[in-house]
Amino acid sequence: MAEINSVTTLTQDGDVAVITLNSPPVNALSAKVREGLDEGFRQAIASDAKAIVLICEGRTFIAGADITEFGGAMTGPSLFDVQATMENSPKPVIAAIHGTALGGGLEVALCAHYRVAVPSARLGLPEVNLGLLPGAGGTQRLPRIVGVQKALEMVTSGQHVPAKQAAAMGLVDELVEEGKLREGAVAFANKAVAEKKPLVKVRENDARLAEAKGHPEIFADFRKANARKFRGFLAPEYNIRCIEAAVSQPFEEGLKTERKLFGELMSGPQSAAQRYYFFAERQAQKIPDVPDDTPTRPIKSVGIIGAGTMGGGIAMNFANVGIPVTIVEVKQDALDRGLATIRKNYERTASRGGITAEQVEQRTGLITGSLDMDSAFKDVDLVIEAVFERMDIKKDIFTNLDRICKPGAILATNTSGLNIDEIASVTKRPQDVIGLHFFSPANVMKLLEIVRADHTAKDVIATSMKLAKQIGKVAVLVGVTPGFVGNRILGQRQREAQKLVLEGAMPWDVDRVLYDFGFPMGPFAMSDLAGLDIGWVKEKSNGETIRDVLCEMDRRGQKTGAGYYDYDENRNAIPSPVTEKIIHDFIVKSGANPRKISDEEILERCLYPMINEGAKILEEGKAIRASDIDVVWVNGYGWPVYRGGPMHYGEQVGLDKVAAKMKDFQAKMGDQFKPSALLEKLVAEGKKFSDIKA
Ligand code: TC6
Repeated sequence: MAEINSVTTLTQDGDVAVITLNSPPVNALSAKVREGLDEGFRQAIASDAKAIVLICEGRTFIAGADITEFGGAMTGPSLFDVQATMENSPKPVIAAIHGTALGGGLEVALCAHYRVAVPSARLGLPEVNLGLLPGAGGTQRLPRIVGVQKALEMVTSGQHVPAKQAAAMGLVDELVEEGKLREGAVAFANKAVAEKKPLVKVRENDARLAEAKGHPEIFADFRKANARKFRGFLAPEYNIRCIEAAVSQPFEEGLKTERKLFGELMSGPQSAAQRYYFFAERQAQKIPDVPDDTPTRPIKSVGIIGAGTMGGGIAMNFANVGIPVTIVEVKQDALDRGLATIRKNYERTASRGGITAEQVEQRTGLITGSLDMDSAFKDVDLVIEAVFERMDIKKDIFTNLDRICKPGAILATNTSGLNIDEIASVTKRPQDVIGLHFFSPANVMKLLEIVRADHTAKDVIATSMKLAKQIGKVAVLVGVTPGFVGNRILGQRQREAQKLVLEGAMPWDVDRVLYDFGFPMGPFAMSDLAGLDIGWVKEKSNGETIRDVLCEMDRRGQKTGAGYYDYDENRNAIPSPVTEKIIHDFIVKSGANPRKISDEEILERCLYPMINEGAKILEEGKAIRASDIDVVWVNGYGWPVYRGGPMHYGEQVGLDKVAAKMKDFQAKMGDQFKPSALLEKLVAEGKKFSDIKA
């Protein structure tokens, strides 16, 4: 065995040279890895071996370029040189794939003459999720194997295609037995030699492109079909242009186009935000005083209190991963309704092909109902309370849980803002109490705010973080503060949106500015969707707010056909003269003069106070790091990922600019705009949020 460098070895197995990479955690294409590949292939080609296998140790085949190297100066051999050496090898090169062959990893594999994989492997070009495109020939080679339509889908979605499917598409030449990749790859290599299989260069395979030549409508249709999904993002469009180039230009020209567009994306703000965000999500899993090896408690059964929308949605998360759930309600009809809704949700997913009819039965079978908390919760490992937001009711429930649950059971509340320390105080085991704040619809939304109270034990936190991963959530640990991180920041935007309307902006102006910024919808359209009467009490309504008046007129949102907006029969929102008149009357009554408000002011008034509130949250230690706040807002509140989240966006604008504008607003409109001490300090020191160490 020859050691090529610290991450690469070259061995020979009969007639087959085997280059093995071992660069944890994911064999990313760092300078060392490129160096190892370059040298490894040169030596293998020079040796007496008749074929060459490239294989990786550890959890995965090469998972892509080393993202941490992006933005810095490139050292070591270029990936293109390595690819050329492989592709031009006079001996067959076989890529042996397990785990994930992603991005640059798949682009390397596409320069092998053949690819073999174990069935559990997945292959993909996920660069689009980093605001990029496959810049090492991926957009030119992939359509030459899988065809234009599939290539378009893969590069714009970033999906990881399972090996079996990849084999059906021609991307994988042979599936080998799980756990026997090396033997399988070497056998394939020997076969290639014995059968004198051709040295297939994907770049020369133009036949698959023929079907798209002279058919520009393929691209036009694809853009149209995905317009909503791609809105605001640059990378999908750039990826499409590269595939167009693959069809319309010779290979070398196509490569040049790819390289040029890759450079543009790489140097732009969207990719910077998306790469930042990739690490932000991973960073959020790290809790300084709860290390990875903190023991966890087994969670084999879950109890939920409340069969409403929230409780039902939460229950589905656990049933989806095979954990049995018991839902407790006070009344039989509420329980029946809740269980029926869960079944309906699963059936709807099945009707769209998301799960099988058998899975519907399996999952609903894991969710049972009960009216008797004492017997239902005696043995469960975790209880999540999901009743409505009243402290007295929650305290009552936790007093009961303390009495009923076995020692060591985790007692969680799904409150979206009440003080969890106060809830925990009624139990004799505050160390077992934690907040698990799911977002509606809880079976769909990715975000989970895990709320650490004063006495929450570390193993309870570790267990909750692990469980979140198991049920497919992105968890962020936050502290107890009104509204926690997400809703507390939302409060700032909502306040300004309302105020802007009382100064002369129309709800549709505010909505349009925020929609164009990249949110899925603005705050007024959102209120109409959710229902204006959430929290509105008819008997107490006295026309004091615009909402009161709208609700009194039975304009309670989309469900009544009108709210801030009017709605046509297809639920299209139309600016409403009725709302306009109500707003106008309010302004006149207040003695103010409506003024023309610029889009710029709308954006700054809505967003800068959010950044400032984020800074206060950091200052108070209610979030571990600024990027955690961004993870909350991207996953839970529709902040466009290509703008990184409020804190990253603040840095992109410039914290000095944000602080100066806040001071300007403060002078004109009051102390709600006062920059936080942390923001002022960072500006004074020329630092960023990301300079603060967790
Ligand atoms: C590209 O290839 C462009 C090519 C153009 C050529 C010019 N680089 O996700 P996990 C780290 S673009 C550096 O928790 P999993 C990650 O930060 C790239 N580091 O594990 C984490 O570090 P920590 C295209 C990376 O098993 C650790 O590895 N490729 C990279 O849940 C474990 O990661 C992609 O976009 C990287 N490329 O999932 C793939 N990847 O432990 C991105 C991971 O210090 N990666 N790390 O926190 C993934 O999708 C997943 O990591 C995974 C493994 C599916 C490979």
